[in-house]
Amino acid sequence: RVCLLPLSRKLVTMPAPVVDSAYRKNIEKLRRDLRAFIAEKNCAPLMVRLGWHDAGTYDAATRTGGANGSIRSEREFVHGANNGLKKAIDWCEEFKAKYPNLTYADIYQLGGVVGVEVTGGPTIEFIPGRKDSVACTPEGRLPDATKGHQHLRDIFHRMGLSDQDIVALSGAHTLGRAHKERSGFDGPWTSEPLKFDNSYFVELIKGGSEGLLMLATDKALMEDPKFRTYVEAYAKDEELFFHDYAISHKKLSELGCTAE
Ligand code: HEM
Ligand code: ASC
Repeated sequence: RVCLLPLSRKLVTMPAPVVDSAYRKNIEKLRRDLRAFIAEKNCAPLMVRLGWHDAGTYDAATRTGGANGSIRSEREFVHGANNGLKKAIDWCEEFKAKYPNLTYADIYQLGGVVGVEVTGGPTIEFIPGRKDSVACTPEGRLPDATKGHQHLRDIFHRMGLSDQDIVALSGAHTLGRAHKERSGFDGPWTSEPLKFDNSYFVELIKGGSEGLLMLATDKALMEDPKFRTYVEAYAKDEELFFHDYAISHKKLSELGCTAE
C-alpha cells in the first residue's frame, strides 16, 4: 500500500512525492494566484469552507469520501450542508482551466490553506498529489449545527480525527459568517470575520457577545469538559492554537488521500 500523501502519523515511511516538477511549478503559480484572488474578493471564509466540505465527507471505515474533489459534482454540491458553495466551485473552474494538470482536489485544498494564510493564520504545510473522484458520498456526513458533543465526536471520529482536532478545527469559525439563505443561521462568530486569530475561543469563554453567532456545536465545546480544556488553552494562547490548528488542518486536507 503506497501513501500518495504522507499522512502526519506516517511521516517516517513517507515516500518520494508523487507529482512531477511541472505539477509542483503550477501549484506554486496557483498559490500566488489564490493569494491575489482571495485578497481581492475577500472570500477566504468561503474558500476555507469549500476545502473543509470536500474533505469532511471522509469515512475511515470504508475509506470513502475525503479530499477528492467530488464536491464539484452536482449530486454532492446540492447536499443541504453545501448551500452557497457552488459559487466557490465555479471560481475554482477558472483555476482548473488555467492549470489543467492540477486536480480539483488539490485546488480546493490549496484554496483553504491559502485562505487561512492570507487572513493572518498559520502556515499549513501543503503536499500536492490528491486524486479526483466523482463518487458522491451519501448526504449527512457533515456535521449538523443543531447537535451536541456526541454528534461532533461521531462525525469527526468517523473521519479519523481526534477530540483535539475537533476543537482546533472549530477555530476556523474565527473566519466568516452564517447566511440565512444558506444555512438558516445568521451572523459572524467574531467581530473581525476576515481576520484569522483565536477570537473564536475568546468569544466562547466570554459566553458570547451582542450580534455574534454561537451554534449548538460551538456551545458544545464549552459544555464538554475535555473539549473545554482545549478551548481554554486556545483562548489563552494564540500561538498554541496556531500550532495545533496547522497540524489539524493538514490532516483534514489529506483525508482519504492514500492509494491502495
Ligand atoms: C460556516 C457549521 C466546522 C469552516 C458555517 C456555517 C455553519 C457551519 C452552519 C454557516 C454557513 C452559511 O450559512 O454560510 C459547522 C459545524 C461544524 C463546522 C456544525 C462542526 C464542528 C467547521 C470546520 C471548518 C469550518 C472544521 C474549517 C476547518 C467554516 C467557515 C465558515 C463556516 C470558514 C464561514 C463561511 C462563509 O463565511 O461563507 N459552518 N461548521 N467549519 N464554517 Fe463551519
Ligand atoms: C465569502 C462568502 C461569500 C463571498 C463574498 C465575496 O467568504 O461567504 O459569499 O466570500 O463575500 O464574493
